[in-house]
Amino acid sequence: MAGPVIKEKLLFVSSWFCPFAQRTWLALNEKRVDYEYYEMSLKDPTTNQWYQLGEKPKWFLDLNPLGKVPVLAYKEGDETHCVYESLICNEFLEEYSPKEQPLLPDHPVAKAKSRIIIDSFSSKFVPLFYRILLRQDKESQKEAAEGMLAELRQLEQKIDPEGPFFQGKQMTLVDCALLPWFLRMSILQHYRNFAIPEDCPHLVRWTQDMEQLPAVKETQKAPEGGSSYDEQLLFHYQRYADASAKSTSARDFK
Ligand SMILES: N[C@@H](CCC(=O)N[C@@H](CS)C(=O)NCC(=O)O)C(=O)O
Repeated sequence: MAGPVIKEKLLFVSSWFCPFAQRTWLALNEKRVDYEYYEMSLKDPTTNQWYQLGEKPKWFLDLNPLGKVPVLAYKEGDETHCVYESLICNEFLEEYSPKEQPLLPDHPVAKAKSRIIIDSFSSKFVPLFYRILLRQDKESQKEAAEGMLAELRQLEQKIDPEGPFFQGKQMTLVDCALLPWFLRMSILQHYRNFAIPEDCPHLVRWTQDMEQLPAVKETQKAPEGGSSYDEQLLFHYQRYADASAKSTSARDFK
């Protein structure tokens, strides 16, 4: 199967439902990078089953040997450059694109603080999100939910109470890295009756404010035809909620 042609213009290889890809999509939009979107199907078109790692198209594994979206790729002279792993893609964009729209604060300590929030969220919150869905017995679902409540309460202490962004007046890589999972809270609500608790009002306000931004709305597009983005997203996560998901990502968080 032939893949996309890599040109000088930045190519963004994404899958519409993927929160990791959405992290990079948000940064691309907010920084107003000139990029081309390529929708990567993580299902084998011949069997309609989710690909296992070795089965993914060669062109895709050549760009990212981990076989995951997002990927950024472009040509410079004869050389093809590719960058993958959402957080690394976002840091790359900070260097690659003009500085008019910085997504990290200037001061080295403030920068480090942003990275600490992102790092902690990625290693603790993100796995808990999937565990709440993937775990099938009530007791371990409850355990994961309690872990997430503790994480939410810690984030509530860190968010700027005035907003509108997580760290105040400007969008940063913290918004890009965290927001995709907050935009998916309705999935936990639907399948596990889990919601952001009332003692985290700033996180609720932040999510609602972010949902109104054009740079965010642009990343919430369902594939052509069928039902709404929210309905298709809910359907996509059903395989996590009933533990039938066999994809590489589902295995990563079990
Ligand atoms: N650590 C990676 C995770 C990316 C990831 O898991 N992407 C999923 C889609 S949401 C993927 O491509 N999975 C491949 C598969 O399941 O076959 C990142 O931050 O970019």
